[in-house]
Amino acid sequence: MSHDFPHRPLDFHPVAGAEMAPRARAFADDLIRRRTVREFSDHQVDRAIIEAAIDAARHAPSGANHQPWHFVAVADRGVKARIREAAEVEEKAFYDGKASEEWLRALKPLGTDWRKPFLETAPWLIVVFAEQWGSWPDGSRKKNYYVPESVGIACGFLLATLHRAGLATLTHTPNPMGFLGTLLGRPRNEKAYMIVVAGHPAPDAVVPLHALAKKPFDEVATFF
Ligand code: IYR
Repeated sequence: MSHDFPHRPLDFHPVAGAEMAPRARAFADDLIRRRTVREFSDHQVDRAIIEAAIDAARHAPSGANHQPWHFVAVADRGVKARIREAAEVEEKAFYDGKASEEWLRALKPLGTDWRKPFLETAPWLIVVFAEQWGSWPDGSRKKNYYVPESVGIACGFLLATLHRAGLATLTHTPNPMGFLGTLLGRPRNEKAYMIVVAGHPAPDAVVPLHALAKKPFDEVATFF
């Protein structure tokens, strides 16, 4: 390692050997219980929870530490209504012909359609933008690296924190979603990546059994 630039000692919190596996298990067990929810209650959620989740997300690892993301947290009813309206226009076109037969068949067991009432019902929409390029202090264009990987990890942190706080979440990607940048006044170098919907589940919320069927461990993992 070359250390031409300043470094400081790592601030690492070690875990006692005997505690490590149980902690990993407990954390995994909690994450395993996260479900994608499409029916939300309009029960309000403190902004502090959303701030904590964004704080976790902005500390995610990223290509060259360029942090190529921006999070727009929307609680405003009017803005949520406009997002729903625009998303449903795109989704209607998607379900009514733009999507391939194969794609629609794959979605059937999830029971999704063009209607997206949760975009208004849920108290918070966190619209995640990926910064395609940044700028250096002199205004010149700064290249970003591994943008989808970085923003994807940040979304994972966001989802994990919201789940840990006791909120239901949904990753929603209207197709296409260029309208989000326009609606939310984001600059041209940012591209909408996904909407993370967060709130309390509706009391009668259900989950499709199809979403619960996970591939067996040995099918998705190989050890040498
Ligand atoms: N964007 C659409 C369709 C959709 C696509 C996939 I892949 C999903 O896993 C779920 C939905 C929608 O939100 O309905």
